[in-house]
Amino acid sequence: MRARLARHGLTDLADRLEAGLRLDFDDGVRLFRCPDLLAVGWLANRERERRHGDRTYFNHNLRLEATNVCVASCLFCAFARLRPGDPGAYTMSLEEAWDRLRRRAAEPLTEIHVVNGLHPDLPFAYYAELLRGFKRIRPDVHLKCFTAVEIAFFADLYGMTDEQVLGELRAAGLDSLPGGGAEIFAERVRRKICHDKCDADRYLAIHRTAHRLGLRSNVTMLYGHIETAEERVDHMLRVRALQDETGGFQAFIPLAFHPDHNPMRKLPPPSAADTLRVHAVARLMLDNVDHIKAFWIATGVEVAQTALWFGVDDLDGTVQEERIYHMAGARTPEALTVAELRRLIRAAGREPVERDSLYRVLEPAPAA
Ligand code: V47
Repeated sequence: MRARLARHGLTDLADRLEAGLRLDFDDGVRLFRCPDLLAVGWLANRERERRHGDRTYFNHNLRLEATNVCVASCLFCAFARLRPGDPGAYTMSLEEAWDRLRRRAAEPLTEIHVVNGLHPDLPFAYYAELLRGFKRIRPDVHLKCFTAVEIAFFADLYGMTDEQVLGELRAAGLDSLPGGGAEIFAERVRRKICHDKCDADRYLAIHRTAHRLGLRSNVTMLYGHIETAEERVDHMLRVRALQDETGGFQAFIPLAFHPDHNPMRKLPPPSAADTLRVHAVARLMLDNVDHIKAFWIATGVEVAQTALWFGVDDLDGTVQEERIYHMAGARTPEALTVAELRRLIRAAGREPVERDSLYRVLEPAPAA
């Protein structure tokens, strides 16, 4: 491998990684431009195995999108409907939302992940009560709910500060924030693909506040549309800088752009090679983030399995009832069982480890 790295001018970069030194902006761009995907993957895999060995984390989670009514006009989105009553628009009553959990009373799920549209008319009490109800039904369930974009929207709509919103939702049962809404932080891209939702600084400020209040969070990057290699690296470095301050991010999740049924449908989807490279570069640049997650719904199951050799150590979870990607053309299943997740991780040559939302390892259930 050394000869191969030398051929691509990556020896110095490999040596710095081996010495535990940080990569910089130019290194990131070089990794994106290097034609030898396997050389980049080998470096990322070395970091992955140094941290996690063969361990590959997943959890047993339920996805819930309580409303798709959304005042934002993100060009990549196939899920949102502008107004209540528009064709395909829906908003669950609290009872309907709670029923999604009640129906799964027999399942040992540990997390509910809630992401919604930015609904202009619902009262704040809807969201607080949504969380309270989930905890009444299942007091031990972890509530990973509302992206920073939703938190910013609530603050503006209800005349509260970001901190007040986070504080009140935490009091109602919020346990952590998911990473959605980050897209690409660069102003040039945001102006084009999601100009009317909170900007990068506010997104990061909300995560900073959440971390200060003791909430952990994830952070995502939507790739494979109009962004450049430089903008991808810039995105990762902004995450790394905040993580240096707070240490509150648990996982970085690259999200593969899906082009069906949205205004950017003329763009091709990212290739498997690009997907593997993005996850690998993330592993190498984000030396202070513990986990790189491949969201199998977005990457496809086979590419997610392969990514376990390109820096990835986490496959999200069972993800029942996902809509955002399926409305944008994802052909992946809507859910995997725990047994299927374990099998596909083993088939990729890795060791499955069920975790809770804070990456505490759960003992495997005794065989029936
Ligand atoms: O913010 C929307 C993305 C995100 C499309 O925190 C699209 O554990 C691709 O953030 N093509 C929501 N992406 C999903 C998300 C997420 C997923 C898995 C785990 C976690 C976590 C968070 O979905 C949005 C947006 O970036 N998205 N439409 C699309 N057409």
